[in-house]
Amino acid sequence: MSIKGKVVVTGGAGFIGSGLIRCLAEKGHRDIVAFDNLYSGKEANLAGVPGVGLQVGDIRDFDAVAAAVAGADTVFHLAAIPSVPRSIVEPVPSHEVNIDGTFQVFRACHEAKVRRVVYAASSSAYGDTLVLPKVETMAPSPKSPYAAQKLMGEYYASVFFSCYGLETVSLRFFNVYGPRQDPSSPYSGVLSIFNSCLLKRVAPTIHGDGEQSRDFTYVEDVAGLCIKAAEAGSQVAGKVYNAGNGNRYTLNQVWDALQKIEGVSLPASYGPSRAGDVRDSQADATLAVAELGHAPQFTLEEGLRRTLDWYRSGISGKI
Ligand code: UD2
Repeated sequence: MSIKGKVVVTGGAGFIGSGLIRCLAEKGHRDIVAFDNLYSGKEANLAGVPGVGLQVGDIRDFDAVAAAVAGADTVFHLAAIPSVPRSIVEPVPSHEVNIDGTFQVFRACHEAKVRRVVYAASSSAYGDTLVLPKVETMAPSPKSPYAAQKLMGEYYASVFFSCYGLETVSLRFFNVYGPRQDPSSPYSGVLSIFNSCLLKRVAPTIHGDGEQSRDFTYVEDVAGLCIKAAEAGSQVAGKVYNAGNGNRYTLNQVWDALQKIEGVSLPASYGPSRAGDVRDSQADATLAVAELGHAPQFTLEEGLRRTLDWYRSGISGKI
């Protein structure tokens, strides 16, 4: 069923949210609300996108969320405080935003009779599994507050469907990267940090031996899947899908690839492993391909080149 009318993206001024809004606008959607408290999101991420309005508000504020989602057909719930290590150092804010805030979003969407809610879940829910790739049927085993919080959001998504009939779909994002990912915090995604280091010609610090692996997924592929999840028939409601490519690369491989693209040699520094870190991550994308029509377009090399080009263009302020 296609998206008809108003669309709300919580976290819409953030890295993935603004990428999703750009894809929606490219598909012709013109009634888009970016709901964001601008804690890490930036108005500049939405610059030049037609048909989008920014509503500044916090997902913990039920009234503000209710006002934003009134009359919406589809809500993409991406607002969160991400980062495994941040959730270990500061568990209270991430608990309040990722669990309480998510509850308020589902509650407001139910009351507003929103047709479909797509929830940004996380691959971190799997923890360390004995087998790769990771399949939705595996028992979750969160290793950090962040992972537990995102998993709780999935449970709420499924319960809002089974108890109240709100059509939710949870997509477990696998290490999303691409343009507009902010590298400025130690809690930033590793590829934004790697890109920033590369362009500044500074060696990055790799936590551990660098042989941990991730299913790095380009932001446009994730955005495309979010839209497919919003448009799929009612049979997908209440379900959880992996939103990864199905590949995995070690940090050492990715840092090597970036140096090759840039034509430089900058050996990385190595530091202690990070608490709560998952060792290996790789999605089994079979279910998302079969039931949502997931069709990732970007190889890691293509995604890295595009990302690097974005950081390079108008470099100041980005790295
Ligand atoms: C987790 C989830 C991901 C998403 C994300 C949101 C897993 C496998 N993935 O990402 O799906 O929900 O959380 O925050 O749980 N690292 C370095 N040097 C740095 C920064 C990071 O070596 O300067 C390492 C880090 O220790 C880890 C890897 O890079 O092994 C990836 O870290 P990240 O913070 O980019 O993402 P991750 O895997 O915690």
